[in-house]
Amino acid sequence: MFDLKAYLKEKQQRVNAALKDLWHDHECSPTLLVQAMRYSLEAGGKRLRPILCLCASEVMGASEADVMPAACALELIHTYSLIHDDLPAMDDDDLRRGKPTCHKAFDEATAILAGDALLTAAFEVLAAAGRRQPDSALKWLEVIYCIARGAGYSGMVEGQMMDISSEGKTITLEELERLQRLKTGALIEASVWVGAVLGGGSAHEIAALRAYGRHIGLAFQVADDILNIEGEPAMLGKPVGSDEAHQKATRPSLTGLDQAKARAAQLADKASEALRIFGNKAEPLVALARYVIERNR
Ligand code: GRG
Repeated sequence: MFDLKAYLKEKQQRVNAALKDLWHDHECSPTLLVQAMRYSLEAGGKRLRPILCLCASEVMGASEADVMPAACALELIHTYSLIHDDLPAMDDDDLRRGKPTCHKAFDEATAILAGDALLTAAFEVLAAAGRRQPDSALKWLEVIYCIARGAGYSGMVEGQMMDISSEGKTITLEELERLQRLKTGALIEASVWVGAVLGGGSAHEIAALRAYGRHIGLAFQVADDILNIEGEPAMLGKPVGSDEAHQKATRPSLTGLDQAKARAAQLADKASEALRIFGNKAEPLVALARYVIERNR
């Protein structure tokens, strides 16, 4: 049987090593900005987006080394989004990944700039990969496009805007799904999408992998809503109950916990069905779909 735990551990270690490598020029005397960037980046995230990217490219037979710059860029963007999400002007959180948030450990201005610099660094890493591999430059251009779509005003940032605008308001289930698909789902879908692109997938294969990414992207957020009620603060590295305190619309607040759990399971099933064309090669992605809804952190 496929050992997801061992698979995740191994991939996390390799992603962490590649992320660490990004700073080798700054190793001796890191500036305050680089210290703040690395503080959040190395605080112990699950590396789910990089792993999804590597995993999708593996289905297409790509080599991990070729795809790693995209995997790193996704984690840089994800970390920037968490730093900015925790700021007093947004969720105003004190703890993230079990440690003081970036603006608590440093200060607000440094945290804003660390987020900005992580976002910019992501596109530097992607462009540098294209410069190193001129034969694949067009592929890297496509990757930059996919990630910009997932992270920016067509994806995560728009979702965050909708999230903030809807605090304290009543929204429909349809509006909530749209918000969650953008805020959390879009970058997750982009992670799988770029893996498929770098792996040289056909249009049909890319579409199947994107459909998988779309389903688990929403499932991830529904699971997050459930963890915000039922999770263990020590495992999550942050307190629970913040959604209710912020009067945030969530899947459980709109439908109740049982229906939220049923929706998460349905989305994980749909995600796995989307991979049928890949047969056994998709086993790690199928296992990841279950992990997304069964995780405790
Ligand atoms: C500030 C532009 C901007 C966007 C913020 C992603 C996001 C949008 C906010 C994070 C708020 C949040 C907790 C959303 C729930 C889903 C989510 C992204 C959880 C954190 O991701 P994990 O569980 O975190 O992958 P780790 O720490 O494991 O990397």
